[in-house]
Amino acid sequence: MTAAADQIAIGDIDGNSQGDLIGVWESGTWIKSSAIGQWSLLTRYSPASSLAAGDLHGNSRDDILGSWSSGVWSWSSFVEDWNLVTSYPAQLLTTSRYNHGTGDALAGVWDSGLWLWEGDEWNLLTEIRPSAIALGDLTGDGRAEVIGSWSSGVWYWNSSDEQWTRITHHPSSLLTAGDLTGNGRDEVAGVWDSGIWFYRLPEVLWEHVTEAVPTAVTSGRISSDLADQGQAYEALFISDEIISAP
Ligand SMILES: [Ca+2]
Ligand SMILES: [Ca+2]
Ligand SMILES: [Ca+2]
Repeated sequence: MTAAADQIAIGDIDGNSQGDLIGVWESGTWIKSSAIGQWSLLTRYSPASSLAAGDLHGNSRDDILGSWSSGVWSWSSFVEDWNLVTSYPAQLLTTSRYNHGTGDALAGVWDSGLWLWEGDEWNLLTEIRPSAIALGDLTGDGRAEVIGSWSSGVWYWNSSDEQWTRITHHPSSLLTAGDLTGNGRDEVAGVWDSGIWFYRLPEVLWEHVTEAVPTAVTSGRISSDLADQGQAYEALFISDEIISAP
């Protein structure tokens, strides 16, 4: 089976300091533990409509976040249990390790708009709902920017001055953010008809990565190999090429 995942995310769920890959297929939500190296089924419950992973509680263990018709739930491998985050189903969810509170920043899209959680309060950024979102520290100050795609293009919200900046007029179908260059600040990567491009600051430069147009994209570090080679960068994962269905 080589079906592409509907959604993918990376987080250190088993707590060994290496990212684990999480994927959603028709068959349910699966996790590939970095410690065991094999896929296991997390839940056979109907596929999550959105997926993310992050350390919501500041305990250095990432939680899996998914949205179903009953609302947004988080799963912790630490307590091995599900928790209801909110009974409002989210259309999109994303996390970032950068924040100014306890735990990772979380952003989501609900019927009411685009919301950001920074560990202490929810902040409504706009009632106009984006079709794709990502969170990453583009400015290098340790706080995550919120990136979104609308019909007018891709914009990011600077968490320090709370201003919106448009980085392209072309709407992206999927977004992710991660430190793809290893310079300590995150880049935005997006998917367009021409493939995947990423945007780097402070150069204000777009770079073409591949002509592949994946169904899911995420970024992160799933092994210590890169660090062992003295590389600090994160890798880009696209469903079509990196993961096949378990
Ligand atoms: Ca792990
Ligand atoms: Ca920032
Ligand atoms: Ca970077």
